[in-house]
This record gives sequence, structure tokens and C-alpha cells, in this order.
Amino acid sequence: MQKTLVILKPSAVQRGLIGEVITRFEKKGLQLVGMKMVSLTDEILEEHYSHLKEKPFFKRIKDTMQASPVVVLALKGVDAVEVVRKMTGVTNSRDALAGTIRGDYSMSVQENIVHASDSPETAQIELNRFFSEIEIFNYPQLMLPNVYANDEY
Ligand code: IDP
Ligand code: MG
Repeated sequence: MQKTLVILKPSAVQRGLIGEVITRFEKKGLQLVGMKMVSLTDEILEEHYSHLKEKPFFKRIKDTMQASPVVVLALKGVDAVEVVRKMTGVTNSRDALAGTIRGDYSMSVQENIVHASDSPETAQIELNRFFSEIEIFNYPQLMLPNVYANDEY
């Protein structure tokens, strides 16, 4: 089983989409193993978006990610990283397919509702960035036999 990190960005928080987005992940069959509301510091954003540090819009991203608290989620499932990325849709929400979170809820590149880890390696690093060990819960997913066949997990 894999774990992955999702951030419900200020665009989700302000637009009242927290519940709807979490519901999508729950309905899919992913197990919610961590969740909290946090304010993101300059430091954490510079680390998290270090690949964009040289971009002209970097300050705008930082400002918008600090416009309100965000909600961070840890989700668990088979191939969770790829599944969640697919559910998220491409970065530019106007190109994102209908049925994806960005495709259904956003018109923006920047204000695109969610962040999702892009590889298993990144997911591990990002989960450690936002959660301490005791904030990630290990509990039985009672619906497991209905979510997967027993040779899938
Ligand atoms: P991702 O969120 O789809 O993985 P990244 O390229 O990792 O996309 O970029 C991180 C975030 O930075 C995006 O989700 C978006 O909010 C913002 N971003 C990326 N490229 C642009 C841009 O060209 N203009 C404005 N914001 C951008
Ligand atoms: Mg990314």
C-alpha cells in the first residue's frame, strides 16, 4: 500500500470545497490516514515549491498559499500516488479533464484547488514535510475486502 500527500489549497478552503474534495477521495476507496489544518510558512513553501523558485510567479504562489490555512491529507491505497494524481488532473485546470478535481472545480493554473504528490519518492518526502509520525494513523480499513480483490493488496 502506498501513501500520498494532498493539500487542499486556499482556493478550496475559501470556495467551500473541502468537504466535496475529501468526499471524492473517500468514495474512491482511499483511506484517510492523516488530516489537519495548517498555515504554511515561507520556509515550508520554499522547500515544497523549490522546483519553481526561479519562476517569476513564485512570490504569487507563496502569497496565495498563505492567503488562508490549508488542509493537508495523507491518503493510503494501492498505487495511491498515481490514482490521486489522476483524480487531480493536469496543472492548468482549463485543460484538466472533466471528472478530475481541477477539471470540475477550477478555471485556473494557479488557483487549482489541490496539490498532490507526483511520485512515490516525492510522496514520502512530502508526507514527512507536513506530518509527524504520530499524525499518520495506522488503522484497519474495514471495507478493504469490498474495495479490492484479495490479490490486489
Ligand atoms: P502540479 O501542482 O500539477 O504538480 P507544479 O508544476 O508542481 O504542478 O506546480 C505547482 C503549483 O504551482 C501548481 O499547482 C500551480 O498552483 C502553480 N503553478 C505552476 N505553474 C504555474 C504557472 O505557470 N503560473 C502560475 N502558477 C503556476
Ligand atoms: Mg507538482
